Amino acid sequence: MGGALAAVLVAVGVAVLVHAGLLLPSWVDWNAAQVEADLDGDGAEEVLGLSGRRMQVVETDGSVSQAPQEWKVSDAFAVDVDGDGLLEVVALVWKRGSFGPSRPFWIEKDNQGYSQHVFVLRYADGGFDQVWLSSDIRMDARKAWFDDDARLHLVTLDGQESIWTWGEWGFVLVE
Ligand SMILES: [Ca+2]
Ligand SMILES: [Ca+2]
Repeated sequence: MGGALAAVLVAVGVAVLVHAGLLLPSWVDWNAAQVEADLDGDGAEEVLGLSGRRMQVVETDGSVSQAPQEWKVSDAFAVDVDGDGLLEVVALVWKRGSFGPSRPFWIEKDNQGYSQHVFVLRYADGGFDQVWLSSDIRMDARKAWFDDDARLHLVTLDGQESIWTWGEWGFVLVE
């Protein structure tokens, strides 16, 4: 009896934490991938890898560069989003806080819950340069993919699809 009540309370507690964004939701598909691509444009192919929620690049000499541990990466792509001939790394990321390193001046304190973000990075000199980091995308994006025109498709948990294209500065919603 006591055990059952405790189990119910634990379940309710977990639901509250998930709702508040303090835990990662259970519906997230954590993809695994190994993509060979010349990410830094030096003529040699690196391997963009995704496993166990971590993203990394393995160089031809075996050296490994990992994305920050606080980024929980559910999917990652090597795609030329801005059409300049160099590949970007695009990652669908869960992280704590709605904003990146800089937040709007009127926000005194970023929240500590998990939210979902699209990060556009360039791999160069053995590290990830930040090209564009979205704030909280405010949707439950379960699936992401790129079409042949380098447009980003996001499909939400309830099946709604949105299409994003690279604007002058960052992805903008097209439909
Ligand atoms: Ca390379
Ligand atoms: Ca590019």
